[in-house]
Amino acid sequence: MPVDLSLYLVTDSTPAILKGRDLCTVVEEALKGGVTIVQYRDKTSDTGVLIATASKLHQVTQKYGVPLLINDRVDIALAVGAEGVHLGQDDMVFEAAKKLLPKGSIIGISTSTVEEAKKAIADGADYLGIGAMFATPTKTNTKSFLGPAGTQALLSAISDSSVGTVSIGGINHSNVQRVLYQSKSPAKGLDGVAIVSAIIGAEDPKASAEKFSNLIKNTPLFA
Ligand code: TZP
Ligand code: MG
Repeated sequence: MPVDLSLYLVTDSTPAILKGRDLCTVVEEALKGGVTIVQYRDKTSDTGVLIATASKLHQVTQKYGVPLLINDRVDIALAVGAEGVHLGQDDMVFEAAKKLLPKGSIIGISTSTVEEAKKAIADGADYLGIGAMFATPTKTNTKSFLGPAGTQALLSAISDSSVGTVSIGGINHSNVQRVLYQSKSPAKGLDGVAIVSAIIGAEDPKASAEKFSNLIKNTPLFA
């Protein structure tokens, strides 16, 4: 079954973004608004909390028929039966994750260069997280910002591959159509956008997701 990457929600549990609200409730609102895939990203909680939260999130995402991926941690994905993982360049190598996870699991890889993208494709990644698009307070240790032009160059270098692609970093309602439109190379475009604060930190996560969903559907040449 092909994965719908068009509105990819990445979670954040930091107080600045979650503002004391319950993460599962916020994610459920976002799902009601049209999020198509969810990644549980939590860099600070201990393993017990990660398992408990991932398990609750999985109950919610299953209700909406949407895949749940776990950031960084193959063990947590296995423990809760999540649909896959998202791995960065410093996480478990693709081959090991592939071996451990059940057949059919989704594996996404963070990439910011053509070299990283080509390696992930050769490994067999299901999709690439391409970034960072723009600077963002949500992740401050980012090495480079691709912008739409850099993203277009990367996409053009991998246009012979059918791998899925999502852009991440500083994407909001005001720039999402530009991101999708201007990143498109003649032979390959983005399959979606990954959003953290503009949905999780929104006063009304459902309305925010709905707005993204409509903007994405109405982006010229986005198919
Ligand atoms: N990777 C690159 S930028 C980023 C991640 C996880 C954070 C994006 O957050 P936001 O709030 O959507 O800008
Ligand atoms: Mg990681």
